[in-house]
Amino acid sequence: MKAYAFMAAALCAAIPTLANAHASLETGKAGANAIYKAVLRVPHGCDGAATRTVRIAIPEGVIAVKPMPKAGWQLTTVKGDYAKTYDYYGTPTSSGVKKVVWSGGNLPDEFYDEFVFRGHITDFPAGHVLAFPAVQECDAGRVAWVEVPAAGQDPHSLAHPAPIVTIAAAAESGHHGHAHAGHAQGPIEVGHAWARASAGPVKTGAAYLTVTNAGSHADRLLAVSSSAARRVELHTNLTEDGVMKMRPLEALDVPAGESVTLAPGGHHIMMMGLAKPLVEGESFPLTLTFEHAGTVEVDVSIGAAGAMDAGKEHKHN
Ligand SMILES: [Cu+2]
Repeated sequence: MKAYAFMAAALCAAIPTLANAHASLETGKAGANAIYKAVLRVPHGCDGAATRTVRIAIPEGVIAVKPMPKAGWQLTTVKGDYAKTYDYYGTPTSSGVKKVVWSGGNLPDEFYDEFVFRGHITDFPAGHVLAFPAVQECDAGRVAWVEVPAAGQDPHSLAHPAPIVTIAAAAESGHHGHAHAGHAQGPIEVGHAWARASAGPVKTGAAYLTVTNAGSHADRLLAVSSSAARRVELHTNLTEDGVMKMRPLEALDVPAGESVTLAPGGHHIMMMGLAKPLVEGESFPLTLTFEHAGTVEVDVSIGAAGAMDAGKEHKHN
């Protein structure tokens, strides 16, 4: 009896690490009246069995959902009517994707993968929690991440919590308009802003991000500035005679309804004359000026020196 109790205690001690292995959304905070890019992280299979199907349900109030296809997986959606009609940038919208299913894949238990979709979060108050119940179906068995904490209940006490997103207050949602009144309702959304930590006492760095234009008019990113560097420029990488070179980019087109991603090896935001080296875990502000949407401020998260490294050495004079 005593030995059993001891084992149970040892098992409990192991739970904090297991808790990190829940299926969850990469970005746990989102702004109301804004585009949200959901990255569902699937950290393991079902008791050792490989995952074959991943399903996620879209809560009411998250509209215009578009999932990202994934190599090796069949992508299907279940559409239906919303509980009410939403105003989506001037278009009354009363139905759309309510479930996304990636099936026919093979994600072994020892591997990790991500499943991506984007949607528009409608008008919710700060602090509101949106649950996205998700199910993994495996060769043998399934795991249902569908538990939602009751009022006052600690979400950490749940064995299989549903992935959640908490609506952020306007000031902490990571972006807000300045010159352009009512920017929060605007169609331009800047997300996943990141940079690599400086590898040494260098004066240059690069920042990357994704710009999504949910509107029906094309826009252009014209300028970038930051208090973290003396000069900030839009750059692109191109290969000339087999040599990769960087060139300043006059402007970055963001077509209506599309996303443009700045990433290592391609377009990037060049930071010259860094005030101080970029330190992992810290962040810095970046101001983007768009032709139509005006200015958008984002916080750039600094990852490890090799974070998400595409393997391309970034040289600049
Ligand atoms: Cu550059």
